[in-house]
Amino acid sequence: IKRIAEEVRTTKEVKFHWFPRKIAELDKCHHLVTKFDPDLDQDHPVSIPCLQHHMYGCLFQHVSNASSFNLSGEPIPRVEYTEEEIGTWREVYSTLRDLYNTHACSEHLEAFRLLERHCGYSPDNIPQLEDVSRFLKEQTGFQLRPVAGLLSARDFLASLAFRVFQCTQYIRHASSPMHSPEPDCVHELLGHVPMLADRTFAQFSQAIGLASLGASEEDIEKLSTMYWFTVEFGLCKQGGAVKAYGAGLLSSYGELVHSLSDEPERREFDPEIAAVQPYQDQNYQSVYFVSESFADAKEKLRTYVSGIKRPFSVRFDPYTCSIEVLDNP
Ligand code: NLE
Ligand code: FE2
Repeated sequence: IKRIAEEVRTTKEVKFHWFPRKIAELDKCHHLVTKFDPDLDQDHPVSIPCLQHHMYGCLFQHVSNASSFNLSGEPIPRVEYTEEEIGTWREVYSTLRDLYNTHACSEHLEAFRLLERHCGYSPDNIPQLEDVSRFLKEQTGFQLRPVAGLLSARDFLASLAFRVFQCTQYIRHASSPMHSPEPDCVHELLGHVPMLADRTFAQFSQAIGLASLGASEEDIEKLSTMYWFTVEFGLCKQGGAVKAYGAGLLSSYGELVHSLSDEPERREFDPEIAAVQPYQDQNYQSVYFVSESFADAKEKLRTYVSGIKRPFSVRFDPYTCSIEVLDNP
C-alpha cells in the first residue's frame, strides 16, 4: 500500500511549466523574442513610423495588463498609418489579390470576399484589428490581440488554446514589400485572418494551442515546428490541384509563387515528420507539406497529440473561456 501511495505521489508531483487557465491570464503570455535588431540588421529594415507603432504596442501591452483585456471587452486601439505605409499595403494587396485566384485555397478566397465586404479590406485601407477581431468572433469565435513583436512559441501557442490570435500592428518597410522575414500586419491581415474565419481551420489551430499547455520544452519545439509547416507554410489539395493555406505564403508574393513552382520539394503532411523537419526563417522554404484537407490534417494532429506525454489532460470550456485540467489516472 505504501509503495502504491508513493508512486501516486510521484506522478502528482511531476513538475510542468506554468500555463494560463483563464483567458485573462494571457496578460502574462507576452514574452517577446528578438530575431533581429532593426538598428543592426541592414538587410531587414522596418519603417520609422513602424517603429513608433512598435513602441506604441509595448505601451499598449502595459495598459492592457492593467485592465485585463478581453474580460473588460476594451477595444483594440486604432492605428493611424502614414501615406507611405498605406502605399506599401496597396502594392502588396493589389499584387497578391490577383494571385490568390490561382494560388490560394477556397477557404481563403471565400473569407477574403467577406472581409472586403464587411471589414474595410481594400487596396487603400489597412484594416483595423478591432473591426477584424469582431468579424472573426462572429465567424469562429477567434479574437485578435495586439502584440509588440514576435512572441515566444510557448506564449503564442498558449493563446491559440483560447482562440486568441496575437497580432502585430506595424507594417513592413516600403523597400521590401513582397517578402518579410518577420510577422507584420500585412502577414496577419492577408495571411492569417482569412484562414481563422474557417471553422475547421480554427479547430485545428486551437488544437495545437491546447496541446502546448504545460508541455515540455522539447514538445513546444516540435509543436511550433509543426505549426510552421502548417499554419504558416502549409499547402493542401483541392479539386485535383495544390493550393496554399499557410499565412507565410499568402502574405508573400515571392514565396507564394515559389511554393507552387517546380523548385521546392513537396511532401505529404505527416505531423511526426513535420514536427522535426529543420527549417530556416530568413528566406523561402525548400520543403512544404501538403495536406489532403483540413479535416484530414485535424485528424492526423489528433493522433499526434495523443502521443504527447503530459501528467494531465486539458479541455477548453467555451462558457467560461477557461481551461479545465484533469489529472490523468
Ligand atoms: N514571409 C512572410 C511575409 O513576407 O509576409 C512572413 C512570415 C512570418 C512568419
Ligand atoms: Fe504568422
